[in-house]
This record gives sequence, structure tokens and C-alpha cells, in this order.
Amino acid sequence: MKEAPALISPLLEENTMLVGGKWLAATSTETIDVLNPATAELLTRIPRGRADDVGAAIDAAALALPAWRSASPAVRAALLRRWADVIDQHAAEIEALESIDVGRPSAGPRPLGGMLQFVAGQVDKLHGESLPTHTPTNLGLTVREPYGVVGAIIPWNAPAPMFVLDVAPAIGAGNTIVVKPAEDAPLASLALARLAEEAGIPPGVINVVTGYGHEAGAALAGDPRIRRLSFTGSPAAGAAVMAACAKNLTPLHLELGGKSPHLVFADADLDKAVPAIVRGITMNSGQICMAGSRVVVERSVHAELVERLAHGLAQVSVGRWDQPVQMGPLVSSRQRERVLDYIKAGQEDGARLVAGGGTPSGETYDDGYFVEPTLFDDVDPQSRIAQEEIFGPVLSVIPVDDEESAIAVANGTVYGLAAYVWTRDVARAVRVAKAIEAGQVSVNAGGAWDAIGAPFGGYKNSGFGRTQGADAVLEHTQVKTITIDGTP
Ligand code: TXE
Repeated sequence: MKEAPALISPLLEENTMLVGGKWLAATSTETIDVLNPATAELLTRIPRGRADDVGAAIDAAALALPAWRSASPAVRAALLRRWADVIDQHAAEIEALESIDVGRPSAGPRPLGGMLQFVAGQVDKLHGESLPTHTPTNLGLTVREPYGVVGAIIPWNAPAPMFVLDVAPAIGAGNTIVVKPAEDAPLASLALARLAEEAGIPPGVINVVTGYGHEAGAALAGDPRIRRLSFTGSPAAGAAVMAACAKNLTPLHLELGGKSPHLVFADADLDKAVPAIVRGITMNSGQICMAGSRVVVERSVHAELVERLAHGLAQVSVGRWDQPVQMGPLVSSRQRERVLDYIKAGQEDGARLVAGGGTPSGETYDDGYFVEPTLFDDVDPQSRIAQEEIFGPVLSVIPVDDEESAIAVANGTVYGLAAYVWTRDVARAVRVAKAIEAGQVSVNAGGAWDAIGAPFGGYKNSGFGRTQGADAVLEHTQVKTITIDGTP
């Protein structure tokens, strides 16, 4: 392992995290190595925050709360807009940091500024209602108020948008926040917090404590001073977080991934479906919560679809974040082992391996955590690779006889995050979209990202609560009813 370069971005200072406007090491002074997943080189070190550091960050957020929550919504909105502008000015740098940290070849900067602008537009429209009263002289109203100090535990697969999507609605609604980024990819979060400072967001409003999930994350989830928590990650960690929240009755928002199906019907436009399916499972190396990882296909187009998917996956170029390729490595050696174990399980369970299945060979791939785009056919819908989230570039094809069985298979997992329906028949598209148990359904499209302000979240074990859109800001408020006795 090589030594860390002195500074990989002017936005980062090694071994510091943000607590109450100060960039600090952990009180223990211990650190965690952050590695480049394409080369296993050391990128930098971050503080290994623990309960005492989380406690200090909560203190800082509590100190900042009174002034922040009573600031005019117009002031908070203006600061979010300024943060958006500063992020836009540094868009290429944030993109590069996220790419190198996650291992994702860049597809151009993400629309982070736009996400913030959307939230800023909501902030001064958080109005309550006037209510009819039994007594004519009385006045009844509702007001929306922030929770107070809130927390967010974010994952490594899309750290920059996750940071913005968790922080912006929280602070926009008048809360102050403590964020625990993922230990595997913390750099974009730290850089975005630095830019929030530069934009003039006051000290203590956003705090970032880096560390491991079972230490800093568990401390954040278990602290009774946290009034609301957002968690995105694995079902196992989500369950641990929920148990910790239950002890203090802390309200919780969970986003736990999925096993999202493509439903491909005989009348589908395969010219459109095939590239979208291939892109959906290879983008970010399949490490996307809403990746379409199962292909439920009507038998009459099954053979043609499998052939075209195999061809499509074979064309996907794999390489490092700084090369003009479509797919990078997985985020860590642990994730690569998990994915390779699933590929083994698929073969043991009798699925037919059609493409990929191993690690690519060649000098580029020697040290990084690469896995080939992989296609399984004739997958048993009850087998592990059809039921469990793999979070890698592994696609499972399940042939079915008709629409009814397609829906049953699509709904036949514990998850319910996204689904993709491919058909030219509008009546069928409407029927299937309504029958699917998922928070997002796309028809003849690879993703639900095109709808501006679309709420995003899961059904069933994919979680509850919504990020993005107006719902996200509302979910960071609680409603108070005020009744005023107007009798003289
Ligand atoms: O996630 P973890 P991992 C799924 C995906 C992936 C699997 C494992 O299937 O293969 O999870 O990834 C923090 N208390 N998703 O192990 O452990 C942790 O530090 C409090 C889906 O990396 O869930 C990190 O910040 N916090 C997913 C965050 O939780 C805890 C995104 C996610 O880590 C904690 C990521 C604890 N006890 C993984 N344990 C999605 N929904 O998009 C961990 N953490």
C-alpha cells in the first residue's frame, strides 16, 4: 500500500471532520484508511469517530439550533441557494472526488446544485392550515416545525447526492444535523460540508462525524438527543439502527435497497429495453439501490432477449475511474467478495451462467476490486441470486408464461424499491404499474429520475419515508395544532 498523497483535493484536510464549525481529528486520534478501489492505494485518512465525537457533534448541533430554527425561511433558502452556487462552481472537483473514492468512471457532474435549488424553493412554503372550530369565536391553526437535532447515516454508493438529499431538506426545514458518512467513501461528504461553510451556513448547523457504522453510526442512532434519523444502507444495519431508535422512540426514515425487476413483455421494444437494462446493472458497477437486477421476461422473447443482453454486457468497457470506460470496480474488496460469493451461489443453485462470472484479467485489473458484468439465465425465482440484493453487476433472467406470473414473480421478494415495465401496450403498462409493489415504477424507461421533485423511497422491506421532492422537506417537520380561545 502506497503512502497517501499530501492532499488529494484543496477541499479536504487529512484526518479531520467537522464538529461545530471546527475541523478536528477524533478525540482518540485514531484514523481509518480510505483506499482507491481501482488500485487499492491509500487516498487519505479520516478520523475514526466514536461515541464521544458523536456526542460533541450533537452538542454543537444543539447549540446552533435556536438561531437556525428561528431564522427566517427566506434566509435559510438563500443560504441553500448560495451553497448550490458554490457546489456548481466546484462541480468537477466534487465529481472527481466521488469518482475516485467510489471507483465510478465519471458520467459528468451530478446535478447537486439543482437538488439544493429545489429544496430552497420549498423552504419558504412550509405553511400550515387554518382549521374550522366548533366555537365560532375560536381560531384553529397548524404550524410546521423542525424536529430539532437530526441525524443521517449515509452509504458509500452515491455519497455526494445522498449527502445533499439528506442534509438539504433537514436544514432547510430548520433542523440542525449530524451526518455519519460511510467509512468506504467519505470524501465527497467532507468536501460538500466544506463548501457549505464557504457558502456561509453557520457553524454547527451541519456536522460530519466520520467513523465505522458499529461505532459512530451506532452512537448516533442510539443517542436520545437525536429527534429524527435517516438511514440508507443494508437491511441488517437498518434493523440494528431501528432497534437503537426504538429504545428512544426516535422517528426513523429507512432506505434499504432492492431487488428491482424489469418486466419485459413480448411486445416490448427490445432496441430500447436492452441498452437500458445493461446500463442499469453496470452503472456504478450495479451498486445502486434501484438497479434492475432481475429480468422477468415473457417466454416468447426470452431467447432473443438473453442473446441481446449477453452481447450488450460483453460490450461494456471496464476500467479505472480516470479511463473512458463504462464500468469501474466495486467499492471494496469486501464488496467484491460478497458479489463473487453470490455468483458462486447462482451456479450452485443451478442457474445458467451466460456471461461474465469472474474477475477481468489484465494489468489494469490487478490491484482493484473488479468483477465482470455477469448474466445468469433460467434463474429459479426463489434462489438466493433472485431474492437477495447482490449490489454488483449481476443480472438474473427469469422466464415466465404470462402477465399474471410476471407480476407474481416481480412482487415475489421482500423488497419493493423500483420496477421497470417494457411494453408497447398502454393498457398493460397501466395495469402492471398499478399491480407492482414498489415505490418507483418506470414504463419504457430505465429510471424514475426524469420527474423533477419525484419522491423516492421503498415499499415493503425496501424501507419507509421519502427522500427528494416536497415530501422530503415535509418529512423533516412535525405538525403542531394551535387552538386560540377567542372568547372575550
Ligand atoms: O452497508 P452498511 P455495507 C446494501 C447492499 C450492500 C450491502 C452491504 O446490498 O451489498 O448493503 O453494504 C453504517 N449502526 N446497501 O455493508 O453496513 C455504515 O457505516 C449505525 C444498500 O457497506 O449498511 C455506513 O455509513 N450505522 C444501500 C452505512 O451504515 C451503521 C447502500 C451503510 O453501511 C451500522 C449501501 C450500525 N449498526 C449498502 N452498521 C442502499 N440502500 O442503497 C453500518 N452502519
